[in-house]
Amino acid sequence: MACSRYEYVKSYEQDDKILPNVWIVIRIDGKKFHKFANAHKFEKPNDENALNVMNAAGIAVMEEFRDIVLGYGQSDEYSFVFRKDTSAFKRRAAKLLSYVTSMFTSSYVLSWSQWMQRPLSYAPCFDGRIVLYPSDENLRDYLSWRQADVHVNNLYNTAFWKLVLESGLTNQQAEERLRGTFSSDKNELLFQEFGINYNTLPAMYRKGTILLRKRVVLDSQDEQEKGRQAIVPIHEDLIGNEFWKQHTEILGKYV
Ligand code: DGT
Ligand code: MG
Ligand code: MG
Ligand code: MG
Ligand code: MG
Repeated sequence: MACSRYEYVKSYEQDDKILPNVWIVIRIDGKKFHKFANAHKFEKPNDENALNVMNAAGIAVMEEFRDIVLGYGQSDEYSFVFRKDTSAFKRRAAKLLSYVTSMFTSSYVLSWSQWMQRPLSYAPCFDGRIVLYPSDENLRDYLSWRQADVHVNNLYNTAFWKLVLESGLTNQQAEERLRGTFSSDKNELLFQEFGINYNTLPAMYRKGTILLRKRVVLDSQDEQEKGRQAIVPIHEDLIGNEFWKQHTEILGKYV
């Protein structure tokens, strides 16, 4: 088609191609989920079904965007790591970010009724950001940061809600009780007052959810074809070296 006199406006669009050879991390986070969780009566501090909705949305994103090598979810957030050499959408930042964010959001809504009794009372939305990490160490530190965050928050929240829901403290009293305490104090409080060994609580709450691509054998046809690729949720520690020794494919030993 011949150029119209309006065509020049295209030149105002900016090139947002991400530089080559960096880890592309996209993190989405629920908007005001404090309010959303209350409106939908999420269990405190962890609602297993609500976390399952997040994980279903995370899996849907990884099924759609095959160059994501790892997903990591906790609370109302999910991080997705694209392989360093991805050429998805010509590495255009706005395309990557808006596709992932909208795919996550629509999948969250689509998966809701599979896990939740109560209907959605309003449309949830998620913000998204792209962060680039040049080295494997930076990427590991990013993921360690998110997993340390869930640990700190979950230990605090577990103690806080025990004090409020079982010992009858007001929110303010519980906050005062926990102010200035170390992890070991909170572990001790949970054990002494509530008979809870924190380390035996569900790993999904303590560690978050890591989504990996793995070959799995589901039926005899898979066996002949040496398995099919599936997205597998795991709830392990990813801060230590063990995880990275076990899952060497993440950092680039693509086969
Ligand atoms: P934002 O992200 O700045 O729009 O604000 P929020 O409220 O989403 O804050 P954020 O993302 O820092 O914290 C996540 C909130 O989501 C937190 O207040 C508790 C809530 N939330 C997440 N998962 C659960 C859950 O399983 N149960 C309950 N009761 N609340 C949850
Ligand atoms: Mg926030
Ligand atoms: Mg949020
Ligand atoms: Mg959050
Ligand atoms: Mg179009």
